[in-house]
Amino acid sequence: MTVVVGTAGHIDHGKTTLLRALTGIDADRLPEERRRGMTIEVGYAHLAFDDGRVVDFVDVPGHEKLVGNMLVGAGEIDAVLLVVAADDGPRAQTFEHLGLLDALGLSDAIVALTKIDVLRGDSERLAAGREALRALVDRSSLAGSPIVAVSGTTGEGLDELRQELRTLVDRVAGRTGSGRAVSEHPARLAVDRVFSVKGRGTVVTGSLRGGPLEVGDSLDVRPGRGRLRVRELQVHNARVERIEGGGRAALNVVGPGVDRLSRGALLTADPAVAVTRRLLVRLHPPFDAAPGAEWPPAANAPLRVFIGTDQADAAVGRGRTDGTTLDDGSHVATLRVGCPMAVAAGDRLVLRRPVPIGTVAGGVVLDASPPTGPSRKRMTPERLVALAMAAAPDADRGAVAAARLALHGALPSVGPGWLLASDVADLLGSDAIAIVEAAPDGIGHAELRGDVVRGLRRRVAVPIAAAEIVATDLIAGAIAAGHLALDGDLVHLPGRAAAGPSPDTLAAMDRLEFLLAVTAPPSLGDAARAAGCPPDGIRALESAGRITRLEDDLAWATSTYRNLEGEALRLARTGPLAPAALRDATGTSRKYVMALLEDFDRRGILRRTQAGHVPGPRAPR
Ligand SMILES: Nc1nc2c(ncn2[C@@H]2O[C@H](COP(=O)(O)OP(=O)(O)OP(=O)(O)O)[C@@H](O)[C@H]2O)c(=O)[nH]1
Ligand SMILES: [Mg+2]
Repeated sequence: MTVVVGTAGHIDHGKTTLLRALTGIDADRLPEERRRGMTIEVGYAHLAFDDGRVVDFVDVPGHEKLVGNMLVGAGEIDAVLLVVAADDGPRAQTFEHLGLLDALGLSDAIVALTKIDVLRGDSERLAAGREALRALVDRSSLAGSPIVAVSGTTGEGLDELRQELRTLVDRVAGRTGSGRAVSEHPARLAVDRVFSVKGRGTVVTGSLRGGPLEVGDSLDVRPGRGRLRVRELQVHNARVERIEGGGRAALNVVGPGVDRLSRGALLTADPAVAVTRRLLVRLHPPFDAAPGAEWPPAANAPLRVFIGTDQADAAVGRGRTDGTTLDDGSHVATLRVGCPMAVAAGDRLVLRRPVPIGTVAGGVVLDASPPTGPSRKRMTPERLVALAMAAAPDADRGAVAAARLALHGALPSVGPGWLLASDVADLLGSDAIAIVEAAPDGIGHAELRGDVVRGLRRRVAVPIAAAEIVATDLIAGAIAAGHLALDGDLVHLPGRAAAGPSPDTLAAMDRLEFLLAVTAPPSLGDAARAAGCPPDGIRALESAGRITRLEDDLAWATSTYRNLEGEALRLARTGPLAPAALRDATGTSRKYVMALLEDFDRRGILRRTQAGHVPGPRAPR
């Protein structure tokens, strides 16, 4: 099992040196880093224990100007190695990094009190340093982490550090079930480096979440629309066919748009990842927030959000429905981001302010695509709190789905179709009944469905095609439950038969029937218009059997249709009937004849053979 551990700590406190002593790998690989003796870019090293436990280290810079790079490294780690120089004690970036780790909610950590060789055995100073560090760390999410005294130069204390790393691997694995942060999810990799390799093309690196991933797999590029294929996989510079997930991975990828890949992109097969400019998040204040500091963060103030290896301008929404504060002081807020970000519920985030620079809040994504349009009205404090509580790590997983449904009112279901929140379903059901009650003659099914669709879309954001499916299901449900009744195409209240058509409609029906009583009738639409016959008049003619409809727009007066049927049968009895013979006998055209023959065939009046139509099994004697 592989666990990703990120370093953190003030500049020059010995992070990179300690990793070199532990792993033999120099994470400072850039010439400029080596020349200046400081980390600039995120670096990598790894330690494989004999027992199969593996630690992949992500080494970050401590420089105050490089906090952005620190967050690229810290965005996808499982655990932390906080490094503090024993001769210097906690300094500005010790506090700042600790604040960021706390914001990200990281809790599995080891604190390395390093450079103890410089103290030259001054045990009092060492004890005091330990004590101060204990007090600091215990105020943060890293509370209770072991503190190990080490030296990256002499190697003192490294055995104890290795032992603590083994324990740390087990702790992370125990928490996530398998050493992977999101093991039950499909593979996802937040890109932290992109480079070209001669002859092989583009290679990206990152910490592989979820999984597994195999050579040949395809991954979506988010944001964006690209889809890439994994041509080659590498772990610790060695080619592999498959990675279970967890740990650092290098992917040689091919496909359209591969040349536009950059840090911050997400490669994923996880449908739960949404590309969004609006997020619903739960924020908590920094662990070292100054007393009286503004909380929750001011609405609309310019901020910057960091998620995974990506970052963007951001602002907290200020609408009445945009947020609410929970009993524990955490705050549910809508976050608008300046450019589309790829996120999923559960992703950790840090909110920073540009001036004076600093961390404003940490948090977690509750909903990557919060309600839009009419559903925004549903964002009541109660529903927001319910979602925040359901998203807590120890809550049951079905609770999140239920809370999201209550918040949105309607959501696509996992299978085909849509789910409705029960309050929406109830309202729509009573709407439908009220609409039918208000129509004493009943109402056409299509018209009722249209009304229900409009009612639904006034209340919650549902695409029209989905709303039509929902409305059809809902009406069918009301009929099945006996709240409504269906008669032909007419919906009415149960126990009350639909009243007959009005006198005007009756007259128009007579006219329409007359217009269709010819062997080659006009289209039904044209005839109905000419007769002034409304749709329910057509339905009434049809259900009374006065007209026979073969296609949407093709119908005969039933008397004429019967005559045509009799003629066809008479001819077929004298020998196999060809379409042309029926056409000539009836004085129509091929269009009518084909529709008629097909209909007779379907009803078993005639039977189609190679030679032509002959009397069918249901032909009258
Ligand atoms: N004596 C002594 N010197 C150390 C020790 N660890 C690091 N140093 C020295 O401290 C300086 C900084 O070490 P780095 O490992 O580069 O520090 P860093 O924390 O990685 O620094 P940034 O990446 O720039 O934040 C170097 O000159 C190291 O040789 C140690 O345990 N003992
Ligand atoms: Mg360094």
